[in-house]
Amino acid sequence: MKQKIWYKTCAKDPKIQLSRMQFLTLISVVSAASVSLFEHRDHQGHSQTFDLELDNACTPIDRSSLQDKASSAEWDLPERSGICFFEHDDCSGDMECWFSFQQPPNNFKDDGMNDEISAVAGFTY
Ligand SMILES: [Ca+2]
Repeated sequence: MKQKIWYKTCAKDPKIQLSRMQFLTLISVVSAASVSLFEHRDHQGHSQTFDLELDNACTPIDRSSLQDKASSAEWDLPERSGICFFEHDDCSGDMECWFSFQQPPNNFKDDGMNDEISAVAGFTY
């Protein structure tokens, strides 16, 4: 609430337009997540960490990295958000989703997606 009032006041002053831009940047940072994929179960082996916008956009996993090779994952997600993993790099095929309040998977084999994941998408709710 306090932030909203600050924003309204600042938006009227052209000198503070930059602050408005910074404010919008802050919003986009808040709706992003950091995701790590691991080659082996229990977060072992090679890993790949990337930032993910929580905007439902399909994000393919790099072919030269852990596409079709990930066996576990962990992440830093804001509250009321989640992440989905897909079998194919266009976000088709098998799909498994987790909410931010759930434990990240330490073995994709349990989810029937071991060495299969080719894309991810983040969401908020
Ligand atoms: Ca795949």
